[in-house]
Amino acid sequence: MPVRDMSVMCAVCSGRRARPNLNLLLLLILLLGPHTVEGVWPLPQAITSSTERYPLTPQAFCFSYGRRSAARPGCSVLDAASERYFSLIFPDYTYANDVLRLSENKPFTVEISVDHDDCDSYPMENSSEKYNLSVSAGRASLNAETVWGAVRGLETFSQLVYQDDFGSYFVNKTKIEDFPRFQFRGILLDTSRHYLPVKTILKSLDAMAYNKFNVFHWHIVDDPSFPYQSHTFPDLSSKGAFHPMTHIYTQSDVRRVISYARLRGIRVLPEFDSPGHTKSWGKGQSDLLTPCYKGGIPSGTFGPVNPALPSTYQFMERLFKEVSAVFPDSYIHLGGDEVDLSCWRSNPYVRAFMQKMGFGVDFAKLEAFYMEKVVNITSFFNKTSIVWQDVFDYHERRSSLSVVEVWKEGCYLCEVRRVAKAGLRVILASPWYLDQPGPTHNWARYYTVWPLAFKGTEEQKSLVIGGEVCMWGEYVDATNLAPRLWPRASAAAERLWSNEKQTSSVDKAFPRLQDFRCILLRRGIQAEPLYVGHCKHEYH
Ligand code: CP6
Repeated sequence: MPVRDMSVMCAVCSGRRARPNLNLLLLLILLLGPHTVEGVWPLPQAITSSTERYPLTPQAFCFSYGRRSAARPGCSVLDAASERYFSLIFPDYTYANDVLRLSENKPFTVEISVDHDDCDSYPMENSSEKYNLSVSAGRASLNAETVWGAVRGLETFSQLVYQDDFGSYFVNKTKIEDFPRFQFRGILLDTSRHYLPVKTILKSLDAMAYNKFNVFHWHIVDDPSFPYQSHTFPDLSSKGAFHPMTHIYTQSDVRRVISYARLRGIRVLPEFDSPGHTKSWGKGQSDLLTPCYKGGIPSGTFGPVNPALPSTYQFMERLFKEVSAVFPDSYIHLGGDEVDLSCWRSNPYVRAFMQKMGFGVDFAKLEAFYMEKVVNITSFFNKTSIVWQDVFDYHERRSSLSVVEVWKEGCYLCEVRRVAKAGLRVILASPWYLDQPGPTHNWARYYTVWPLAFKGTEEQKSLVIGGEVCMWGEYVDATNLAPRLWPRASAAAERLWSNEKQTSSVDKAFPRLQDFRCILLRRGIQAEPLYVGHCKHEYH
């Protein structure tokens, strides 16, 4: 473990002056003391560890299935996870094929047992991610209800293993009981403002798994480009993508992303944001967007999706039928944010439609009407829809909504409270906008977020199902995605996974996060530095 300068840590993170005496003492304890296993990020719910340590070598190490495990050899998720974690634990070990296999017991065996054989399923909203991990002499046992819990436990185990100064591997005697605080822990990537190569998305999924994030919110299309290649409407990407061949996600790309995510216990939540943010849709689908008027005639520009035409809803039905089949998750994100009303207002046909529907000149009613139609279409395909908070704000019949994502700054907990009071589920994104480069140490801002610090009943608080880091793409592409995400998103990861009381101190988190950032680097994630320091294995 790198030696840390505790005085630096206090000065940076709390803005307080260093306390030299106490810091010196802590430094001494760190230097003389044994390796501490608190280096697991995000912090497990309950962890006890001892100074007793066991040497590990790749030749004498294996994963195996417990005798009473419902999942057996051949279980896709656990076989693949064992192979991944073998290489992550022993990164220098190359000729590994025979040892990699889940095999007969070795001098050190990690025995995995799960209650349910859910190897071929997808992680879902209520999948258990709970696991127990016990490391003792020659043996670790990892028990979980589901394979997804076992995957989380393998990540934890891999973070427990460390090397001494001579390169020998060790793991300490440890007992862990762990489960997530929130069920929904997401990262939004925006592939419309800039195209992200599939390889970049997969690498982000790796890093997400290291952080125990479990939802990839794929903001796949938006105004600038439509990279999703629809088989029902191929013109959407052939005309709406930045490039019809190189800057698209084919059906096979999408399947690859979903399957890669599944093996890591990550759900893929697609967002097809409408009626605003749809300029690119208009290129491949005529009559979908509203023609804007100026001085009584069409101006040649287009606004949001046209809510006044029956053809709009026929199109949405066919599009969401396809999307619902392609993406297996039970959730779908319908957007609904930032609708520019001026174009609707300018269009005489839209105004006539509003009169006919009895909306008068209340455009919020028109927005709500449109969103309700789309929500109904997707619920027909058995999807739970998520919408941005705008929809909750302008909607009168809120009971037709299910999950609301709060993204606006300001008093976001006020909004969380309003949504929960209305009996709807909430996802919190406001405090975790990472797309803007910030001062390097602003990770602490993302850490000191208290999602449940609003006045409400226990039942209302339980409606806050989690949170999400938003990486909007205006200023982000494959060149700067990773350092902008990591390790700042890791701060949100711990807030969403760990016990709040045990993780309320920025000072205590700082050295742990520095260590974790080194783990990310070692694993090939270009995580930016938090402050002065070095890693044993710098980025290569
Ligand atoms: N794109 C879409 C965006 C944003 C939203 N929706 C956004 C708005 C304000 C900020 C950041 C992002 N770029 N489709 C809002 C949910 Cl500060």
